[in-house]
Amino acid sequence: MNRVPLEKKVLSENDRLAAELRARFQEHGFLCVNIISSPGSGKTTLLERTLEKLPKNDRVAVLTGDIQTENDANRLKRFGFPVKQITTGGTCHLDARMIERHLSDWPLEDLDVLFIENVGNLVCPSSYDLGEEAKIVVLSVTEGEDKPLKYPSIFFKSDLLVLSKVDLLPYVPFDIDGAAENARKVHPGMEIVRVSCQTGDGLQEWMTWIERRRQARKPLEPTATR
Ligand SMILES: Nc1nc2c(ncn2[C@@H]2O[C@H](COP(=O)(O)OP(=O)(O)OP(=O)(O)O)[C@@H](O)[C@H]2O)c(=O)[nH]1
Ligand SMILES: [Mg+2]
Repeated sequence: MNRVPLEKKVLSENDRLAAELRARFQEHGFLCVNIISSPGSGKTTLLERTLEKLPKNDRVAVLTGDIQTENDANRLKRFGFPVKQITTGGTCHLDARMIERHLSDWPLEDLDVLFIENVGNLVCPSSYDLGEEAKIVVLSVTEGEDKPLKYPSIFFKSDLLVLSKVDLLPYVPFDIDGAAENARKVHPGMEIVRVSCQTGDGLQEWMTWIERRRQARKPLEPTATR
């Protein structure tokens, strides 16, 4: 049995769709980020803290993926921004087709930032391009500092590592400097922020990172003619 060609075909179809999405996101000049982590590392909590800090009229939306339940969308809708749940029904990652389908009735010209929260999984989502500008990997301090070495693909492909739940550091044997060092072994120079959604530590640095990428994304103003 040879399974390789089929897998290749599925991935290349996904790449084709993701490229179309990326072109549309670029055309509208908005930032799309794809947030990936193991189940329970704090993706939705990070988004809750983020939405809570943004001005109510900010041009921000969220797609959140899970195998089952609308729980995360319900948590995020409380902040008044457009939010949709993608329920995969068993698939362990989001793919470009799911993103395209769930964006079909959203006016993309009204957006500056689209957050995509992927299905909790540190492996499969790293293989599926969603047309995002950046992947962001979240690793909580209860998961072990060796994870970047064990699951290198997602750490290699992500622009930012969010080390989450740092308020728990006094209670867990987690070497946070070792975790950062391991991430940078896999991805030299990787940007890292250390965040607690419980105490608020590091949230400003996270918001600044998003804002910097959002500003970099804006279409250039037409040069004034003299
Ligand atoms: N102590 C502490 N707990 C946190 C922090 N962030 C999240 N949690 C808790 O971690 C648990 C999981 O958080 P979620 O935000 O649901 O995690 P998730 O990554 O969205 O989970 P999935 O969507 O199921 O993959 C919840 O009980 C949160 O309250 C934090 O900074 N500190
Ligand atoms: Mg979640």
